[in-house]
Amino acid sequence: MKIYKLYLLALGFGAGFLTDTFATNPLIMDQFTADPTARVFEGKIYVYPSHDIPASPGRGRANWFVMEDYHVFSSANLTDWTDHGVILNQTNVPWLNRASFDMWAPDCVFKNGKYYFYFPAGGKIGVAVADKPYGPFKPEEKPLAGAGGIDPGVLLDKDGSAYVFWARGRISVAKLKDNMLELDGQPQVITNLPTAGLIEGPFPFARNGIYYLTYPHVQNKIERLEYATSTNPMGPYKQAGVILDEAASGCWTVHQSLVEYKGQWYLFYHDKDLSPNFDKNRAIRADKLFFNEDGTIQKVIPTLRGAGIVDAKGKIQIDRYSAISKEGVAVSFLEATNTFAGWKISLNGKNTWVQFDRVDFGKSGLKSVNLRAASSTGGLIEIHFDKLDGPLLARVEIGINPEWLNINTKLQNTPTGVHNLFVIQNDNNNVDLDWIRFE
Ligand code: FUB
Repeated sequence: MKIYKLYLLALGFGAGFLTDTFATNPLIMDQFTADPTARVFEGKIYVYPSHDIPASPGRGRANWFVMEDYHVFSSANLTDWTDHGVILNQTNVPWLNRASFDMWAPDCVFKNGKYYFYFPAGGKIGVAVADKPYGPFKPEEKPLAGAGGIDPGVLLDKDGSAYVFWARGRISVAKLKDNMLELDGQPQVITNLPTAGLIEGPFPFARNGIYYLTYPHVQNKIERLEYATSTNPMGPYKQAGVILDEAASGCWTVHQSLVEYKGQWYLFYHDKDLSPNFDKNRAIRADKLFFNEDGTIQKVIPTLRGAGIVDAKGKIQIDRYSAISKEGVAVSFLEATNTFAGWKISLNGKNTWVQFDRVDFGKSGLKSVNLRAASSTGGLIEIHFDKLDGPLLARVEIGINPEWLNINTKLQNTPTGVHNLFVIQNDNNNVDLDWIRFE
């Protein structure tokens, strides 16, 4: 899986970089990202994550989170993401008199014609204001008086009132004044939440008259996502369940936002896909999320495949699979020292297979398939659609080519619309695949 950056337009701030198809998880493949807050602005999804960087001499603390700025990313389809660049750096915050490298989980909301970006730094919470969701954001001269801690999350209620939540050991909430820059009254600690185990990252939202407060909590050894509900923005809240279990990867933190876009709810969260050995360099992900009739949230099963639809004409990163055969399939990094280069998938032996869902062939007219493959044995690959034994798209002869090679083969079928793909190793050989693409 390779990354390509295309500089779109030299239109100045906000034009951004379009990154290559990230319908899959993780969403951003050219930098570490964490703590994603997703919002719908101007008909698109905007994601405001925090930005992990590796520590270096004079830049942050070794073996800890190091975060000096924020980027914002947008997408109209959850597949193509635009990086709008840095929207705020710690050096631009007037009240932050030291390089604290702790620009942790932020949030952004739209009210009164302005975008209000809330961010933690140096134990305080700041606000920066913009006319557009991608900035330029101007930080206020002073931090939010009366609030202090990390991970601000803002709830905009249907009557226009706003509430800011944050974490410092426990989760607190305060009403915001209409100017969004001052607290309107004393903060209150949210009661009835777990009292043992780290709790942080409040993300509040409302749906069908229910107020939801979601938060990461260490019930066992690492964080999982839990939630509580209320009939009032400031509580009392009642614990309601788990949204996401502890990460199989062992990533110590998780951090979330839930957003509805074009009739579908999504959970945005992070894991450590791009840094398996150091969980302070994280990578954001998104998966579909569903509610039950009674408003409870169904547990999300994290996927590599992610939520977006993939264009058949783009590079289909099948190592971000939907399913694989029980045996004989392995996923590994393409380059040991550069995880940003992505992954390959290895099919080892007869009838090993990988399934990749939701590939859009459009009106088709596609005539061939291009496989980026490497094999020291050679091998025969079959590509079917809809089912493992569904219609044959192509039978691809992979020669003995230990180095990566693009192999083009004529299609035997021309599907239209969206289909699931099945890529099957048809003989007793071993083949590595980087991506496939229809032409
Ligand atoms: O990203 C730094 C901190 O890790 C966040 O503020 C927490 O929510 C956790 O994700």
